[in-house]
Formats: sequence, C-alpha cells, structure tokens
Amino acid sequence: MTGRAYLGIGSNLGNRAANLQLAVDALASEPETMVAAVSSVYETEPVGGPPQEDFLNAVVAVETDLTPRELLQVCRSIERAAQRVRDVRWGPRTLDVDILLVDGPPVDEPDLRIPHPRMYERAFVMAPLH
Ligand code: PH2
Ligand code: MG
Ligand code: MG
Repeated sequence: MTGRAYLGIGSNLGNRAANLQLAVDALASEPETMVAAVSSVYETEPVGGPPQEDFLNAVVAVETDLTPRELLQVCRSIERAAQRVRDVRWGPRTLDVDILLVDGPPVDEPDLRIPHPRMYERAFVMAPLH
C-alpha cells in the first residue's frame, strides 16, 4: 500500500464515539486500507445546516492503493454500516466519512472533489488534520 489518504469522520446522532470507532475499525479490517494514524477526537459545534446537536470529529490517515472512486465506495459502505440515512443536506448523521486528501492529482467530478472543497475553512477538519 503506497498511497496516503486522509479521511474526515464525524457523528452527531446516536452513540457518537461508537460511530467513530466503527469507522476506524471498518477501515482497519477492510483488506484494501490500512489505518496509519488516528487523530484526537474533537467535540465541535455544527457548522451549517439546521439546528442540531454537537458533533464528534476526527481525522484518519490511511494507506491504500484504491483509486479515489473506489475509496469513496468504501466510505459510503461504512456510512451505511452505521445506518446513515441521507435526507437533509448537512443535517444530523450517525456517521459521515469524507475524503479530504489523497496522493495524486486533484479530483473534480460532480460527486467527488479532492481536496475536499470546504476543508480549509472548517476548524472541525483542520484541527484534527493538524
Ligand atoms: N459536517 C458537515 C456540516 N457541518 N459541523 C461539524 N461540527 N462537524 C461536521 O462533521 C460537520 C458539520 C457536513 O458534512
Ligand atoms: Mg461532511
Ligand atoms: Mg460526507
């Protein structure tokens, strides 16, 4: 596994800490991804969206040879494993797994942009990423 990727994880619904742990465990057990580092967990106020509960956020560094598109599929399947329901944009969620950065060229597709277009203005991403 030669490529490094950074994933932002967040939860503000259900057992938030357990949901973040589920994401880390799933990335560790997935054959195509290796967890290289996990940041501290930060409790953060919601940014955007409707009024909602505070989040727990963290960043996970993974080693992987997956393409960004394949990595996105892994992220989505982990969200589904946490019973994520997609309704309100930026609404409360059991688990959000976002690709922040990958090795290689930027990606600019309708449903996948890397670097994540809003990461630099989001303290809940930049603090754990640092
Ligand atoms: N995610 C969002 C929108 N707002 N706010 C916090 N504090 N943490 C998040 O993970 C978050 C957010 C969209 O994905
Ligand atoms: Mg997000
Ligand atoms: Mg997301």
